[in-house]
Amino acid sequence: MKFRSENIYNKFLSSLGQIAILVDPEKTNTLEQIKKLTKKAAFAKIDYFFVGGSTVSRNDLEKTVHLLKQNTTIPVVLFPGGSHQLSNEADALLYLSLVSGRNPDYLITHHVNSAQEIAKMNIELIPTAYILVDGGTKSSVAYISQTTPIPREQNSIALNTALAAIFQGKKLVYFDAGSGAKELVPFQFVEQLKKAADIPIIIGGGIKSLSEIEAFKRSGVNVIVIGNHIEENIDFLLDIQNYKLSSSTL
Ligand code: 1GP
Repeated sequence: MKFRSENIYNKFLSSLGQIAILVDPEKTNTLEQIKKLTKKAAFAKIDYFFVGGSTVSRNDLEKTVHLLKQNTTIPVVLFPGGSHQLSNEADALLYLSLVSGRNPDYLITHHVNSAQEIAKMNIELIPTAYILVDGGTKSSVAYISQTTPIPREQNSIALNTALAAIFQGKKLVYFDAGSGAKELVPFQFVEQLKKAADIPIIIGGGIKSLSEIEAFKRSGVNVIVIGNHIEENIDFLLDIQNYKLSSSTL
């Protein structure tokens, strides 16, 4: 068993307001799509590609990761929806536990089922507390995992869930309002965790504008994940390019 050193984790830690594109292999899996996406992502100086989804098959996941690795030097990070969503070609694996839920399958069973395979992989593993937050719509993660997201007004449940996971050894907290969320992860969830613990934070779900990206950066988020909005409007990457240029010259 030989896991890669902590390159991606250290990169997560290195600054606030980094951007990841979430690639859904069910929708983005042809060479043409990947070439277009990787080219624009490179111009926009995107920090990561995350790959995964609630219902993605192994074949689609492996194909998309392979095409990404052939076409970009931007790190590719697995964001798996289940124990079968693995690829040896990826740079890192968010080793997720769905700690906002009480479904043992997503707390430990998937992990047990994939343990032997992961032990043979040469991949950076990042133990991650995955916290689903009510985004104003029933997300596919909530449906598939049969778990209830944390209500938006429950600041202390969000904080206590994150802290308990950190005490168990999680090195990263991912607050997700779910794909296509109508409402974003509350900024207060991020701010209160930032005050309580020195740990990198990822957020995602429903992000559609530069002002939201900037607000999350200011609240202390290390990595902001955008899926749907880039799928629907790839030219949002041009806006991100300009934003990155202007924030580097501030
Ligand atoms: C969902 O955090 C991701 O798991 C991204 O959500 O597709 O709404 O950007 P969107």
